[in-house]
Amino acid sequence: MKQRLLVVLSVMLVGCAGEQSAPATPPAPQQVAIHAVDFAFHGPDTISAGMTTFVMENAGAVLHHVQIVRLDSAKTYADLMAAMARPGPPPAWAVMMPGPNAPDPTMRSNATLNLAPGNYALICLVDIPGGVPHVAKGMSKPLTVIPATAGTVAAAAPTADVTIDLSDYAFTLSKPLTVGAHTIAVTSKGPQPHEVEIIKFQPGKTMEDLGKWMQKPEGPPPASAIGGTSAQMPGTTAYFTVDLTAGDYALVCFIPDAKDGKVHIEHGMIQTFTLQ
Ligand SMILES: [Cu+2]
Repeated sequence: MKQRLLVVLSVMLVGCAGEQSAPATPPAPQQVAIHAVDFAFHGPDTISAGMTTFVMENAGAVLHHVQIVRLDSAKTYADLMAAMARPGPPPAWAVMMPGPNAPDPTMRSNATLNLAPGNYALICLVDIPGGVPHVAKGMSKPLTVIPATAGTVAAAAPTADVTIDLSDYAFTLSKPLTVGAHTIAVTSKGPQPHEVEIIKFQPGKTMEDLGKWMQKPEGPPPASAIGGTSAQMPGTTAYFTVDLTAGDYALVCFIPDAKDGKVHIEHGMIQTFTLQ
């Protein structure tokens, strides 16, 4: 009843404005396909601004993700590559924005966020195997976001059924995750940047097994990477969809700490859960 009333109202409003051709509901976010291989990204060079769903297909043999970097202060992709080649944290004009976090090889992950026009880069900060971030092996790509065509109806943000807030050093869920499909809204509360990665343990395996494997990746991994959203600065929200099956899981954050350089998981930023 309420929905019908809203539809009637919006039809009346559209009618008053004389824009008969305008759709009553905003369109779905634009989809951008990113093909990840060892060690490169393939995808469009230019996209329009607005709500955007990145879908990353991991066609490599190892884990990859997409870290979106917004280049402020008129900085360019070349400036970022030069800065990344120097030791130390990234410069303040390189603003971490969430992209699809790591899925296992042959799998896909996704992230939806609102992009303003500007210069961006896609980089992979995964450093398994060997401890060298893949961006240092050439896994990066420039992306230009141009203003949306005048008159286009802006896409709406996805409707989430669960929210996850990221903070130093915790994941706070609006309600427990369950078996099935979810649209999850991830908001960083800071003060540090954080990510969320969902991992699913092989039967009988634990975080300790995964820690050992990450140090020395030999044999089959004790957990599967499912996806999530990569690092984001405080105050931003991104969305991802996931279809969960029964098993043992953890939410983890591998971002290095601003104070001691240890990954956030070592500061307790891990939350395990079991789905039946
Ligand atoms: Cu973190």
